[in-house]
Amino acid sequence: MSDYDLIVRGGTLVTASESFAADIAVKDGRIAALGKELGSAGRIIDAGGLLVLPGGVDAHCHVEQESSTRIWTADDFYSGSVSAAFGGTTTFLPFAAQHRGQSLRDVVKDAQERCAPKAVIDYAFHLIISDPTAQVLGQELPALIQDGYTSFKVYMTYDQLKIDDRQILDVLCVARDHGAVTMIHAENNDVISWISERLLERGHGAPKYHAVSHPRIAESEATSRAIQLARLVDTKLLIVHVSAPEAADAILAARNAGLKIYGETCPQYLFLTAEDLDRQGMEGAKFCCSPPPRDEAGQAAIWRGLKNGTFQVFSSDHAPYRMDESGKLKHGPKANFKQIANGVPGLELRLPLLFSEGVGKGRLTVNEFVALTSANPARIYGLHPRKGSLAVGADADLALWDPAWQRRVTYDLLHDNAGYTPYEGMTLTGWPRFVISRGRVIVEEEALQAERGSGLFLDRTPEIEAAGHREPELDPARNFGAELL
Ligand code: DUC
Ligand code: ZN
Ligand code: ZN
Repeated sequence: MSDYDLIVRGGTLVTASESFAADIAVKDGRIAALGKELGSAGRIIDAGGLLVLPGGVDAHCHVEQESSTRIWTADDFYSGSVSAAFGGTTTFLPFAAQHRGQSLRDVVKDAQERCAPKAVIDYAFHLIISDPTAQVLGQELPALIQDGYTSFKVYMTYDQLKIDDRQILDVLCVARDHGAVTMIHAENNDVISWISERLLERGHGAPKYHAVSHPRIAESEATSRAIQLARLVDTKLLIVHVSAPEAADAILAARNAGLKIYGETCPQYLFLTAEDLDRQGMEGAKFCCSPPPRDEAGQAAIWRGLKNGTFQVFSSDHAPYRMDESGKLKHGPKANFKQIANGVPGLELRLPLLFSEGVGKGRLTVNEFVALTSANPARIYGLHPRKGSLAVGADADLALWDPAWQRRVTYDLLHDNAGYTPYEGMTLTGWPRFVISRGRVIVEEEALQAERGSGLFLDRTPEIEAAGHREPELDPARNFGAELL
């Protein structure tokens, strides 16, 4: 009889704060011991030369989701989770998305029923709230938060999703009072629709005009407004998929002022630019996402934000649509930029891209890499220390990472169903050799070992915030008595 189920021997363990040589012993799906000479095990994996990372946590991905314009993502919970696993991600948080008129309870039930038989990695759901009725705010949302759905996204843009500032304040107050986290898509809808109309009137319908219609100003204005709304009611807010340098500046300033503001960015804002939307014919449609990729100076600002504390979370915002009538080109091969489904795939390459170009090129330490891709999202969304950590007692979710493995990205290498990758042709150094979820080896020798439906739903506990400690007289948003709201 062995002491443990599995020992990972001889690797370098990397957490968000340190790196050290140790073996990891796993029993019943959890990390049971760290150290040397740990004993016997049913299986021993030689991790010599490898980094032993906590499995990635992708806190923003659209999987088996119907968009507000009624287009389904190309990935279901099986292909999406398999693709995530091959990239070293062992936990993901897709969305249970409310369309107007729907009950949140029904939305959650539907997402659960779809995901449970398919996911090969562990999961939790963020809600998307597009219809904050009195029933939703007063009954459904508080009850769902109690049931472990402790995070939700709201939109300031998209005609069928956007809520106004009053509604945002309502949602923020529910989050604050019941211990949830609000995420916000911050772009000014009127600015976008005003520019779009003028462009289309003048015959500018090509994909590249998607970027023109979503200027940095639309993002930075909405980001600053969202921050002020959260400040008014003294609660947490996470700004998702930040692309504009001015929006990043606003987040950093808010954080430096002691506000509970968090920032997220994604690979598309480090590796793509608006020029990609101007590729031949409809090729540019592959790169249409919102906010859009910016320019090289913008990329540099986002890299800085990953280093200087602007961003705590690096997610994929995986939103896969195929280049056909099922997805990007629902309105035909000559669709205008307003009609092209928004989103790019990225679940599988999130970690390899950031490792190769961030850690490999000296822009980030390997510990910062773990913080951004695993530990911080686990903390912010109530999954830590079970996920995102290598502590004894944590789930044994590991990516055994070969920092020297160099591969050229081609879509054939990947496991999602988007039909293309925006990162085609890049050479990346650093990929996972083994991926382990709760002690089960789910990827090994470039092959999947996991069974459909073997991922687990992760229950989360609401976290009531401590009141802010800023002095009211220093904060004009609070000196009239935010505690009354
Ligand atoms: N923008 C979003 O807000 N969600 C999905 C994809 C995108 O581009
Ligand atoms: Zn969004
Ligand atoms: Zn998104």
